[in-house]
Formats: sequence, structure tokens, C-alpha cells
Amino acid sequence: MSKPYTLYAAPLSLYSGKTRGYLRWKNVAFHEVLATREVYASELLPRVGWPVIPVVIAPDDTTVQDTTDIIDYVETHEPGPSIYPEGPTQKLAALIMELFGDEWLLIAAMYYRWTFNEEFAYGEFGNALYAGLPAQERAAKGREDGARFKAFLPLLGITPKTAPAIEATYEEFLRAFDAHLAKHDFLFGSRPSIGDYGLIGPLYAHNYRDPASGTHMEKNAPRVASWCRYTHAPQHTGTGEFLDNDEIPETLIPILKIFAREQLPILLATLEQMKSWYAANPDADEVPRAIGMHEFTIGGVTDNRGVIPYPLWMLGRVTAHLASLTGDSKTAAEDLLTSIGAEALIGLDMAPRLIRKGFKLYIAPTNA
Ligand SMILES: N[C@@H](CCC(=O)N[C@@H](CS)C(=O)NCC(=O)O)C(=O)O
Repeated sequence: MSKPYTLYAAPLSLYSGKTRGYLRWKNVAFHEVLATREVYASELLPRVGWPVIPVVIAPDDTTVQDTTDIIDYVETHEPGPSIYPEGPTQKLAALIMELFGDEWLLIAAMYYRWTFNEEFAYGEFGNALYAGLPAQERAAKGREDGARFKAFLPLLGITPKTAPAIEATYEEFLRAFDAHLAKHDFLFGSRPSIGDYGLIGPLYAHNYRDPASGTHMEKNAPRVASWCRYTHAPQHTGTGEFLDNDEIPETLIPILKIFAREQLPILLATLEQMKSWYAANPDADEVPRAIGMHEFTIGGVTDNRGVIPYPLWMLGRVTAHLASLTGDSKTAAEDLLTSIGAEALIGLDMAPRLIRKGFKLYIAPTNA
């Protein structure tokens, strides 16, 4: 028997939940190690170079960081059904939903945690990072670490001005997803897709597990709460099928339209900023985590947020898939994009292309 995978993670961590739910459904042997401060120092920093979770160590000791890379690593190395639909239009929509969950619902996840669950969150930081310390010390130190995460809010455009719009757009999403789940177990049928795992990050660890947010979800979108439970802790691993004939369920269209209306403009503006940044820094190699601030709009309300290049790497997965399609598949994919208001993605020039290398983001050498 080969060695199990190791997952370095924490209960309160958004992207840990994504990875844990996936590894469980995939029925891969793994053991989870709580990422305490000591574990960061002894294992994570030496392997990854910067403090981040989740991190997975494969049976052959390969270090894999970033949930998308972790999932793709396991998909490539382990047998069993895939979470990537074979249907080209379903795959396109699934990749979009991963990006939407990972990077746009992140706004609601951070807003709800730090607006309605602040004390709980500090406690959770303490319990995870300082697990071995007495309760009082855990609480005090957790407060310091939690405050550093809370400080990310303005960078994500979470301000008193945008707060009502964040709530309104999240409520809209919850209603749409709850209605979808009245008809389907997952986004594309009875098997979870990469898109479901994108959604489970923000929806499980923050908006289900944080007590005030969880109560709100149970009340307003009980099917979403139930989906959180069975996506994070599947009872029947490796089961289920994607809908036949590459069908995109009708009930998914309102959610894809939220992506096109709310997230896509931010991505396109980020791409423009990235092009300008690269023009001004033609010898650049490593890409900073943020390259300034820009205006953005959420739910019709405009404010400022950081220009964060990372989501462009995820968008590149969407556009690369789109570019690989020909004939009827291409037509069907483009029809879907046009019907949801995301036709800007068709033929989008993604240069400078971003790649991940050594757990960081770089300009692809072909752009040099
Ligand atoms: N895109 C990454 C995001 C990972 C991430 O942001 N993890 C959080 C915890 S849930 C973290 O460790 N953040 C530290 C930081 O961003 O400095 C992924 O998919 O794994």
C-alpha cells in the first residue's frame, strides 16, 4: 500500500475546506495535519517559502500548493471518476464556477466572517495556530493573527459603502443556488465538479461554519446548507454522474449571469491593469500579489479595491479551454457565454499570460 497524502490545513480556512471535501469524495487516503505556528515554521515555510495553507504532500514527497494545483495533481495521479466534466460546455461552466467561488464569493466570505463572526474568528485563529497553548494565550495570539486577515478587507473592496451591495449580491446568489439545488445534487448533476469545489471554499468554512453566517444560510438557503454538509463530508465517495448531452441546467443560468455581471468586469479591468503594468515593467518576471488599486462595482455600488493578478491565472484556465474547442463544441460554448452576457471572453487576449512556478505567480516566458 502506498503512503497516504498529507494535508496541512485548518478548520477555519476557506481553501482547506475545498481541498478536504475534494480529497474525501475522490476517496484518496490522506491524513490532515493542523497548520499550527510550529508546523508553519518546521514544514510549510521550508517547503513553500511563504505562509499559506492548504499544502499537500504527495506520497512521493512532492509538495503541492494552491487548491487548483492540488486537485489537478490528484486528478492526474489517482484513479477514479474525474471532477472535470467531459462535456466541453459543462467543463467551461465548471471552470467559471471554480473561479467564481474561489475569487468572487471570497468577498462575501470575508465580509460575513469579519462583520458578523469577528470574536468567533479570532478564537478559531487561536485554536488553530496555537493549539498547544493555554486558552487565554490562544485567544490573545489568535486576535493578533486574525487582525492581519481582517486587514485584507479594503483590498477586496469590502468597505462600509459596498457592504449593502455585498449582502444583496450574496443573497441573490444564495436564492439562485438554493433553487438550483431543488433540482440537482451538484452544479451539473449527481457528481460534484471542479465548480462545486470552487463554491465549497467560501460557502463551507466561512459562510456555513461561522455561526452567525451558518444560521443565516440555514434560514435563507437550507438546501445550500445541506449541500455544504454533503460536499464537505460526502457519504458516498466517487459516485454520481454529470448530466447527459453536455447539458447546462437552466437553473445554473442565473448564477452564471451573476458571474458575468459582477465578476467578469473586475477580471477584465484587472487584465487591462496587468497589461499596463507589464508595459511599464517589461523585464518583470515574478508578479506581485497586488499591483495598485482600481475602481470596481459590486451590486451597482462603486468603490476601490486592490488590483489582484492571481484570478487572471484562473481565468487563463477558462480561456485556454475555450481556445481548445472547435466546431460544434466551440459554437455551443460561445452560445452559452453570449447568453449569460460573458461574450467578452470569446477570443480574449490574455497577454501577458501568467504561470505558477515554485508556488508563486510569474509572467510566462513566451511573453518576454
Ligand atoms: N489560491 C490559493 C489561496 C490559498 C489561501 O489564500 N489560503 C489562505 C488560508 S484559507 C492563506 O493561507 N492565506 C495567507 C495569505 O494569503 O497570505 C488556493 O487556492 O490554495
